[in-house]
Amino acid sequence: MKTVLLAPLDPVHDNAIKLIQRRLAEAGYEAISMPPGTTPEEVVQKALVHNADTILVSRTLGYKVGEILSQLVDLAEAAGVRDQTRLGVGGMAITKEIGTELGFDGCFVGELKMEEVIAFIENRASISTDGADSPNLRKKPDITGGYTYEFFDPVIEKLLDQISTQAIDWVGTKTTDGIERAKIRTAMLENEGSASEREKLLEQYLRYCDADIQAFYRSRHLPSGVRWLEQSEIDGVSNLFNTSHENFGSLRHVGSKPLFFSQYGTGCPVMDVLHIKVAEAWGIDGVFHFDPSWNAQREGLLEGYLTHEHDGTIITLENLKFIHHFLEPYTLWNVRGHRGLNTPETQVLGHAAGADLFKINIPYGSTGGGTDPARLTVDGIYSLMLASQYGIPFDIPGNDELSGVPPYKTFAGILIMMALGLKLGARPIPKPLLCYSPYMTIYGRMDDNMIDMNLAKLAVWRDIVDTPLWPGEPVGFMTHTPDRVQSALQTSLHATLASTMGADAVTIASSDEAYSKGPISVQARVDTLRAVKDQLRFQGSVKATLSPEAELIKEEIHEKITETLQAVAERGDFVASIYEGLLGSKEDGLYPGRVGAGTVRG
Ligand code: B12
Repeated sequence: MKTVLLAPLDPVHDNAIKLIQRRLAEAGYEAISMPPGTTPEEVVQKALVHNADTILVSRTLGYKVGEILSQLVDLAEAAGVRDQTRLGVGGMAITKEIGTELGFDGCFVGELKMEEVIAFIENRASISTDGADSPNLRKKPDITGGYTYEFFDPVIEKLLDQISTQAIDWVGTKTTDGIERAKIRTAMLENEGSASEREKLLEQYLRYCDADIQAFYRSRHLPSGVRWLEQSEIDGVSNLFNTSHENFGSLRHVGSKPLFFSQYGTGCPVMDVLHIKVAEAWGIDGVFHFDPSWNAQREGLLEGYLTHEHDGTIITLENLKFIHHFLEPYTLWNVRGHRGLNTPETQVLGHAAGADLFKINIPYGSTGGGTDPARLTVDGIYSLMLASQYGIPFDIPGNDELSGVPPYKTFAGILIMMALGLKLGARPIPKPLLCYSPYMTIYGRMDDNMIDMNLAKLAVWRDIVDTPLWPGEPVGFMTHTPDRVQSALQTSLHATLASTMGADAVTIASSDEAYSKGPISVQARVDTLRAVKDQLRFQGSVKATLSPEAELIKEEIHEKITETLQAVAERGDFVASIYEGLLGSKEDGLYPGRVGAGTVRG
């Protein structure tokens, strides 16, 4: 058994030493500790008496640090202790520089990592022993794993069956330019090696594209605000991440859920990689690719390494593969393209680049400035078939609430998407939004607190269906202000509320969520990750229970979901239901999308 001598070289601060002593004793070491106020001479004498294999000292107070520690090193050397004893130092006053300069064998800064201390005592390289959550052992999680999608509410189940059957029948053999492009793009990917085949396929592809996309392919004319990435920019980021790095930790304090996601889409793939790596280093589990809004409103996608001066990073196979290359092996990657004219092709490219998740919500994507409902229903159902074929789960964001729709209508739409996906063999993930939406503010539904409504919005799902739950996108929407402390706090409160309800994943904002005077800064990403981490530490495995008020809200939402689905089923036409506002009306603040109107064929 190895003997470790522990001493605070500090007049009073000895808590760390006591903590380390307990942990070492538990790990089977003979750990002898000395009281505060111990001098370097006393440490060396004791080490000689006990024949210590290791001496660990701690210093908290910031004065005379170098003086006291160098005394210890000198005395240990003079007494011949260093021949058989390793010297380690840690504590709030210690920096790597001080420890190394003074000649310590080990220097521990920041939070205590016992696996590093033990590796030091055993004279070997540090091995992380965190178990399942240990980054180097971390596997890519499966959010849908273990869920059966069994419906507990037979009335809702029957209505969904009726509605989804009608929608799939209505789509039948209808097609769109978006679907044709997806098919051609698939063929292009399959024939990547052949230049002549590509030429032929590209000609076909361009027949289904808008004029400016054609101009790009024919004369390399770039849309405004877009430029090619320089080779030096591409190489620069590769060089930055060539070397290995320390394992990244997770945000969780206990358990393996929820997973935390954040979005990126700075416009520039190089900058995206930097944002992602920082978010990963601070504990994120997954990221979303956000594309520019104009991308969604044009028929056709571009090609190559392209950067864009505004928000949203252009979807091209090259951009996607470039970003994917830098992700940690366990990081989940969602390539979203759920609102636009390129929805099916985005799934094709996302899959080719290694996406783990898609995002498809027809009622949301075809309202609030989105795509025409008929067009997105045809494209969306085709995309669900692709998700099923590729075995990639899709999530269903409930962000129509941000336009003023009450949660029950949004949830009815999400449930229809779930039914459509399940019928086509895909694995859906509903995303009820925890937010302070216009409906809540206008009708005073959250005037007293923000807990009851949000808990009810999560709990209602547990009464309806056995499904993963992923609040987003991001949580806390419309509670944020440009004040970064306030913003990070609201995000962490919402994220951990979701965690107390057993959510499988949570999408969080940066603390720049409500700041629109410039790009999202990387520091703002760290703000929320840091805040969430501490809130999770605060709460541990405590679970939330619903108050009587929350129970009432939950019942109300449940009833109204049923009523909404009944209305859609009675209408007998899913697309008409969206046009006519059954899943969110003009009075609610929701208008059918117009992009791509009249483009469905067959
Ligand atoms: C508790 C405490 C006290 C207690 C100490 C009780 C005790 N038995 O230890 C009491 C109340 C007595 C105290 C007194 C004083 N304190 Co005091 N105290 C703290 C406090 C609140 C927490 C320190 C602590 O115990 N942390 C818990 C331990 C477990 O964590 P840790 O020390 O950070 O160590 C971690 C790592 O550094 C690492 N680690 C530490 N050592 C080692 C060693 C090895 C080998 C390894 C591997 C790892 C490792 O592991 C730990 C776990 O992660 C801090 C402020 C703070 N929030 O941190 C101030 C603080 C340390 N105190 C401070 C001061 C100034 C004092 C006083 C001088 C105040 C005064 N003017 O009277 C007096 C001391 C008087 C004196 N006689 O000299 C200052 C120091 C500032 C500085 N730059 O020097 C601090 C930072 C507060 C502040 N901001 O002003 N204090």
